[in-house]
Amino acid sequence: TGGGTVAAVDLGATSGRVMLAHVSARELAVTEAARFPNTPVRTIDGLHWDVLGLYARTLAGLAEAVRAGDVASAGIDSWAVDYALLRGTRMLGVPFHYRDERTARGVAAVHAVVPPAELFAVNGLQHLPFNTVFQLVVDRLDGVLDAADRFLLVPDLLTYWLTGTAAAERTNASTTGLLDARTGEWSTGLARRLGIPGRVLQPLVDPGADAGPLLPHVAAQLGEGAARLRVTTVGSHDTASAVVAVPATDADVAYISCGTWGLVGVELEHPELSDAGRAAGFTNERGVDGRVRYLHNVMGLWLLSESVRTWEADGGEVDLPGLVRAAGQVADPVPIIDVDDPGFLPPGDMPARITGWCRAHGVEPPATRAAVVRTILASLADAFARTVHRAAELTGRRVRTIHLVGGGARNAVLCRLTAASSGLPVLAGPVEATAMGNALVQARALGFVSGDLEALRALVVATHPPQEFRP
Ligand code: LFR
Repeated sequence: TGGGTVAAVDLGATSGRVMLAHVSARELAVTEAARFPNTPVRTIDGLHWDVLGLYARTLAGLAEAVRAGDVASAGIDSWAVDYALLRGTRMLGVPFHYRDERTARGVAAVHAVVPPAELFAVNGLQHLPFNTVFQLVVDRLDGVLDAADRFLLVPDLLTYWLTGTAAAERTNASTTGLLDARTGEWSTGLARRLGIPGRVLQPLVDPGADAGPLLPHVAAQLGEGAARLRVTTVGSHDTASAVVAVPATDADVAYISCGTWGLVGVELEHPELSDAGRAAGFTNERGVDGRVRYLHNVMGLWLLSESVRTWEADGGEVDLPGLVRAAGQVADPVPIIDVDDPGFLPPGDMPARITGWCRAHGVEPPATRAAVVRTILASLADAFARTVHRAAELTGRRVRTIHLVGGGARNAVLCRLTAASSGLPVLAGPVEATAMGNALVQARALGFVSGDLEALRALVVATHPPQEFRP
């Protein structure tokens, strides 16, 4: 076939983009139709996502995409776990940001009923205080869940606003903590024990499913070319889409999907629910085509973006590429911090927190901005390397190569340090793996390409060969 064009909407914690992808058996050409910042808003009750703004910018980006090409389909992915409550068509309140501190109450309330080990035995997830299940229990305690007849994760919400079809896409649903890791179905038993009414759990759908045509008022807003546009369900958890586009040619690989977070692990056929894995903080998230993403959340470039935000608030522009280059040249040893320390999770003055962490652990804090950046990158590389080796140990998988995809692949210092810390070659890129994985799943559903994940990955290798960093 001649292939065709799809639009991939990829919403990240700091920015969103609408990418146009032309896909055929030999081609994967991705261009940017629109890019926009994602700026959380703090109000009296806490930290929220501006979902209306994100939706408006997604619409404007799709209009741009439709003007630029003959777009057959659009698919939406975003970060995981966060959601809107709805009653009928009406959204109840503004969705919270997973970095809002309110989740602590939810963790305590859930663990009082279902202890951590029991929770893991059902959902197979790394304990992250913001997993949806903890947030929903806060809503229940606050009396808000009573009024809701469903919750929709962010990509499902936008798909609903575009098409009027409400569903729970399975890869993202696996991050809620309410999906059974073995069956891939909602654990209604767990929900019941936690006082979460079964009605709020929407029917599950898999990546590749048709989500329908645009609602008439949406099509009218997007203009002429939108008439035949449909929405296709993709791996709506951004990490699931990124893993689809890991340019791996064999099975002996680990991946790092590095943006705001560093998601580090391997792909499995079945969940790995051992206690050792739970203790090591590994998660079993659902991938596209029923694969399992066995990985650990490492804090990621959040440490760097929050540092830059702090320095900018101090006054003046920050030349990040320049700082990263300078960090690459720092010759004196820098402290290695525990990037996974929960103290680094909430927004705030990251350089001050890094200094505080060093003082508390009796090590000399980094003294210059370049040294702070070096500390962050070397500490991330150290965590990435340890996590890759741990994943290999826990699964009995041989890992000979590390694939690093996402925005972090642009950071040569991070790639070099990761290769050095792990003793393994790092293959960096593509930077836009998430948009590519999103687009590939749509293209396959529409018949522009065919085959299993290995075939889709072979297309990525052929069109976007990664850059190698030797240990
Ligand atoms: C990455 C990501 C991670 C998830 C975190 C919070 O963008 O989706 O996979 O743990 O954001 O949702």
